Amino acid sequence: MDKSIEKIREEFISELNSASTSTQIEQLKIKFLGKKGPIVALMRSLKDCSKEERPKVGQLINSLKEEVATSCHKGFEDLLLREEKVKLESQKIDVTMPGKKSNKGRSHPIRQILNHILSIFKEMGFSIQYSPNIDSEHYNFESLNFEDDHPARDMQDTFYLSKEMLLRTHTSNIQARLMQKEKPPIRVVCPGKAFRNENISARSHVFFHQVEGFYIDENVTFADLISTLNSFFNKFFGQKIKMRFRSSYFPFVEPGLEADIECLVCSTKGCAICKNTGWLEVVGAGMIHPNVLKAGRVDPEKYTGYAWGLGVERLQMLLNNIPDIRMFTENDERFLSQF
Ligand code: FA5
Repeated sequence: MDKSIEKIREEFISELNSASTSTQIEQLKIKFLGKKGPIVALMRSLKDCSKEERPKVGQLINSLKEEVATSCHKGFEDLLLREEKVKLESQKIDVTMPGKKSNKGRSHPIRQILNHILSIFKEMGFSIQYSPNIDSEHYNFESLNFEDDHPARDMQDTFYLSKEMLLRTHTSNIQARLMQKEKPPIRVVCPGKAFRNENISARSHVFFHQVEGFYIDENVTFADLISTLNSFFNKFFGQKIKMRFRSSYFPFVEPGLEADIECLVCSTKGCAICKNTGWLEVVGAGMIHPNVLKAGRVDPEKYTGYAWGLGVERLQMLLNNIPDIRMFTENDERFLSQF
């Protein structure tokens, strides 16, 4: 009997020494002290011992039982502690390590230039209003004196959504709508997107931004328009820049003009942006046609007004020497992060 007790102890000690996790120790405890384990079996076999031997053997079994329980408890605690330590080690943070650089978000270069443009016009006394990207033929064309089947409608290739609805081809769709809502004097700018089914090139896109502006009051003159555009562009570029005005046709103004700015991208030497002319067209403008005032329920006998629509991408291109309008929509971080 003594020998079997000793054998069980040796077996236990060897298994205890090779246990490397707290779970293994738990399993070891169940194996040796559980109901089907060798120590309970020893207890059961006590009845086979002689009366004299029984107390001594009983004591030996009890002390083995206690030894197994204590060793398991201690081994379990030790391993648990070691496991916890390893886990903590792996989670250790070196507070002296330099931080990782995170990229800050920023506004798109078109948003930045729009803010710049709007802040100048605000300073000049214009308020900001908005008109919808999806609009009716009426506000995009009809109210602007484009007659039905007038060839002028082909000037701006249109994305139609239905027979009546379209993606606005210019921000001029605000004009009659706002006149119907407000009484003169009206002095507003309207920033927004414009969509045209055109060929994409270095200077033109199917999707671009404009800032419309108009001023309606008594005695507004063509000279007011020219001086407003001049002072805006000088403030925008922060220097006196060369502009040239060419007479032009838009059904909604009379007289109409287009203004070009000297090409700052190539310093007027000639490039793809200015089509080798040294000039870039940035704005269409003119005196608001009496028919447009009538469509906006403004009395053309009493009031006059001027209006313009300028191209936002082209101004950003001139200001920062950007050679291709497509760069604004390519989403290339190397380009965007420069602004
Ligand atoms: C117009 O859109 C008129 N609505 C402007 C206007 C308003 C005239 C009020 C008179 C009174 P135009 O098509 O020329 O005009 O466009 C105005 C400006 O938008 C251009 O000078 C140019 O800078 C820009 N632009 C026009 N088409 C494109 C395009 N496809 N891609 C990028 N910019 C463009």
